Amino acid sequence: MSLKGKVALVTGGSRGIGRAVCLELARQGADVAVNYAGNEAAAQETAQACRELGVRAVVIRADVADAAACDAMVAQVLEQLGRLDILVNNAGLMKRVPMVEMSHADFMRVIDVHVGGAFNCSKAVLPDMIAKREGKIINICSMMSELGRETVSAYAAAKGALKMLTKNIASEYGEYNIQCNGMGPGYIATAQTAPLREVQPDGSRHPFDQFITAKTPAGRWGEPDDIVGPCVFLASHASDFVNGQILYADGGILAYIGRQPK
Ligand code: GCO
Repeated sequence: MSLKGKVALVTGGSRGIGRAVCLELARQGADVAVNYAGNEAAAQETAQACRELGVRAVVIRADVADAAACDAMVAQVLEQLGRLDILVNNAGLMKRVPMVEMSHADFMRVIDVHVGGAFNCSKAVLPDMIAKREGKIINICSMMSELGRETVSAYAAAKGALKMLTKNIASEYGEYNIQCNGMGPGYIATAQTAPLREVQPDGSRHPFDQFITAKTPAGRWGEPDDIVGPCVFLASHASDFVNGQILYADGGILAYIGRQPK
């Protein structure tokens, strides 16, 4: 499971799940390129934390929906860190809006960052991985790759598409010893889900917080560190014969129909 000598690019690496993945890949020995779109200070903090773990780390600004920017980012990683072995397509955004109130532009922006970004970054790294006959692409999928719910039509469509892009990259490039897999977090306590966990004015827990906790056999929300182990597995040679799979770290929620109300 060691990643010593490897170089990883993590999109959306400045916070939340992306930051946790950067730090764990660094703990396992990988040099890390931290991509960010807007928050340079947070990206620099992530890179510095990686350096303190004894690896090289750089930050690179790019909107992953911009293909040219992704090409330039990958070229910069190859130039600054000498190689690129692991791509983690994590960048994304959430717009919780009832579908009938959502603009086409907002819907497509969510699709373009999650799916277009993974397409752009994967397309940028594949030629070098093909030439090396080796590479790892990990797409951060979601519960919403499998299930829908109200107000997340764009995000669910994006994460569903990302699951199928994962399977297609695996299908098209597996013969070059390139493995493309997805990692599907359950409900994780991050800034992205903070609105779903806000304490109510009367001091009670958010209804969605109570719902998810009851629907998760583990009986809790996940933490970003709960999902990094599966990412290390998918980034390492331990998973060289695993391809096109979505590995869920969800506390069991996808397996569980839920208990009857007490
Ligand atoms: C939501 C949440 C989910 C989680 C995650 C679950 O609004 O339902 O934000 O989408 O973020 O994707 O895997």
